[in-house]
Amino acid sequence: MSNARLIPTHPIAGQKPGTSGLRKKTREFMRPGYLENFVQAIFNVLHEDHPGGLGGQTLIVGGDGRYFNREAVLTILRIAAGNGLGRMLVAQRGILSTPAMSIEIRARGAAGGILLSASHNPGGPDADFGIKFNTSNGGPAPESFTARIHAHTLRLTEYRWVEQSGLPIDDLGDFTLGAMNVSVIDSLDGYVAAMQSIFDFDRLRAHLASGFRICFDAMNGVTGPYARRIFEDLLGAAPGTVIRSEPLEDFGGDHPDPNLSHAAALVARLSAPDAPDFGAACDGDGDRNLILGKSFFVSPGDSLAVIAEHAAQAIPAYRAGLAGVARSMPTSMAADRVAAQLGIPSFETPTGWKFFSSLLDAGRITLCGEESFGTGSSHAREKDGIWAVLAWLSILADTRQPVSEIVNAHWRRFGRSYYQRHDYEALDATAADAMLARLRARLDSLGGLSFAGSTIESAGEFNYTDPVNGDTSNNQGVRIFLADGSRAVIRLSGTGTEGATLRLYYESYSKDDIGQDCAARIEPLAAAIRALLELEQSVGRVQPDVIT
Ligand code: G16
Repeated sequence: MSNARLIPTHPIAGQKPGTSGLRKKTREFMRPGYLENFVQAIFNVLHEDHPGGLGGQTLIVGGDGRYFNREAVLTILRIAAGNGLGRMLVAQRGILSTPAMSIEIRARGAAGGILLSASHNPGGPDADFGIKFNTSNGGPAPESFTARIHAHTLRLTEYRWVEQSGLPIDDLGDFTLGAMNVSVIDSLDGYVAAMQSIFDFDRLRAHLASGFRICFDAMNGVTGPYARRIFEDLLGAAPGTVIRSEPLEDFGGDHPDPNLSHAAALVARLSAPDAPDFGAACDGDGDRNLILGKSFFVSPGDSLAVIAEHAAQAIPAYRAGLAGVARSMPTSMAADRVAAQLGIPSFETPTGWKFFSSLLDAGRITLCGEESFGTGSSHAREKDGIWAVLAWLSILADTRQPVSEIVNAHWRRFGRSYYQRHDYEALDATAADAMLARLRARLDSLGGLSFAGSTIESAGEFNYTDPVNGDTSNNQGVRIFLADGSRAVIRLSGTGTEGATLRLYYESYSKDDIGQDCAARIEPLAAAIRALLELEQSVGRVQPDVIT
């Protein structure tokens, strides 16, 4: 660790990673020592795991390009050098999508990666920032690892630093920082090659050449350059197919969250008289996706189920069939029905992509997805927005049906899970906690209660035991099951940066009655849950901030 300086610091409270790493207001991260402490805590865990030193190890660093990304990358490089890391691969200009990070870690055999993103949350000095560590399988560090990072943040006394100015991270090539070798790598090449190995690009190109029109909204996030390369350069879509394609530090002042609220302009374009055949969007860091047909929204649970239904037929990489599918607990149960039909196992995990990793690593599943607009496969250990868009494009090329017909055919075959998530943001955290505590105290007495035109069959906490490694994660959300087959899930978000975010998830299944208005079908259940929670009295809200 030649020329490393030891910079005194003191523990900073509140550096406990949530659903996906540490997410806070950007200004908090900009406080002296805040980022440095967290990064040093990551390295302390790595030192514990590599007692012989980090000289033989390679890590990757990059982020979604939001405000403070560049400064954070430069800080991480200096602390990595201070900690005696052998080699750091840094994405050009410090920008790398979340799925690309996962793919690069796996492809290059790196010991892990440090990823800078607050995902779909807005960017800017007064918005959000985040950091997480991904392990050598390419996936977000498991809770056992992040708990150790947190423990170190509580007892840090110093961080290690190599001072060196003018680090050339904009140009491909190599340099040294202290004794550490740094390689600046292309952000797109590895990812694009991975997509070409999964999908039949010739077939997709032919489909687009036949007059099939698409529009991809990069929401001024990290995917713009990836999408231009893939959809316009390689697949031959018309120039301008990718909109909002310039990655911006503040995402143009918008919320880079691909859902019906925040991608409203794309939704409007798909409803216009001259609408393209297919619309899609990705979030700030490129792991979430939104799928649209002409005047038609594909809910994420249906998207996973439809991809599972068609993958073996439409996508070369899955031609041999799927090992299994997994979904997070609040995600609609549509994929389970496809798995049953295919004769493959399905799994229900807590919210958080990290819970899919052990199943993917063990080869127990091939596809997985979440209601929070995440879908992915065994090619990575993060959800992958552009992968999901290419999966849909493959199904569209294979079936030659419109998006709406593909989904309607799915419903006719399997029935329909009417599904909505209602979010209540920036609630008073104490009031929200108290409301959930009151609910938990009543859970045992809810069975048999008349509820939303039905009866509560059971109510309880979702506790999870990982079927591969036996790790347990308890209290992952309250589930209420009704006798008519519908259910509600109640949990607090682990990714919010302000107060508490309450998520209420509603699902109502019908085998034959597939043509109802989703909101109307869900409302009686939603009203009953609001009443059960005494939502208005407890947190002063009735209307959700976002419905997805
Ligand atoms: C992260 C996780 C997802 C999770 C989502 C929402 O996604 O990777 O698994 O579903 O947060 O979590 P919560 O409901 O706790 O806010 P992202 O896209 O934000 O990294």
